[in-house]
Amino acid sequence: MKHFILGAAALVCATAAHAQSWDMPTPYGDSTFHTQNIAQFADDVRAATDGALDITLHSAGSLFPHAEIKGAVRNRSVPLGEFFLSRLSNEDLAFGVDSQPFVATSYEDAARLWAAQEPVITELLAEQGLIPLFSVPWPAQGLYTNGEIATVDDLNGLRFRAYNAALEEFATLVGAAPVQIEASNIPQAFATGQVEAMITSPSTGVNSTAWDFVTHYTAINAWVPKNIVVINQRMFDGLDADTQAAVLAAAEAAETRGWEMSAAEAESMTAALAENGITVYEPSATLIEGLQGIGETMLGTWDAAASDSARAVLNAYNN
Ligand code: PCA
Repeated sequence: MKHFILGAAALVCATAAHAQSWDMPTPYGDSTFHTQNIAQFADDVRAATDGALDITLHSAGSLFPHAEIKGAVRNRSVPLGEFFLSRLSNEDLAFGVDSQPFVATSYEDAARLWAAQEPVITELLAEQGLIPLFSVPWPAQGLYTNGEIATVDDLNGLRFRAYNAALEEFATLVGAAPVQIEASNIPQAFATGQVEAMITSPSTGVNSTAWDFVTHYTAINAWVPKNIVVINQRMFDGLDADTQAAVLAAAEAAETRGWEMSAAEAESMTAALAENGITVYEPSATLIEGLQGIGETMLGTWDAAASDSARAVLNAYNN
């Protein structure tokens, strides 16, 4: 009897030791569709593994600040995490193609660009022991200001919120003053006068209640940037085959679902901006021409600094 009890206890321990709890950081808040999509991903993994792999999401940069998430996955502080893909453009410009103005401006373009980018960045991330699980775009990026913007000259001198190096370059080129602010800090940055204009999606505009601090929005649809979820290769390899398959299946479903959520939000969140009192206007031809000129300048700078990997992405996309 004693043996039996000990045996049963050992079995319980073995099962408990087998079940794994994983922490997953993301920079974005709970109302963000990306975060909701990842919560569903975690639920799917939990269900498919009967609770053997339990992923806990830590939103709004609560576990690691945005800039540290990739490194935390790399050094196995956490097994997996989400971040804004083009933030890695300082490592290789291949990561930043989706944030170059007027390269890919629709979901169709963005899907072709991701098809061109995925194999290249998969190789680059493998060198760091990281595997991409899925990538989902934000709705096309629009312009938030106080008052209507008729030409790029109207942006001159504005304190401009930026979220990556490309947007910082953009702001500088239009004569604005870029300030790096995380998405979850946008309301505070406007409230304190740190910034007075921004380019971001209708989703982030709504999530940060943009009507509290700007009056006008125009869908310049200049680029369709993506988030990416990466997993540490050694942590993935440490899972049994069934659990690995469950993670990959949930990731594939999350990518498909995330692109659909994004497209739905492009419309519903633009409508929500208007419903909350923001004046949503069509960009003038002059404004778009001016912005395209900035885009060309930026692409020239990009091209001069591009690695072979970065060029391979753009060539595959253009051909
Ligand atoms: N929202 C995020 C990234 C792009 C977007 O639409 C942000 O503004 O930080």
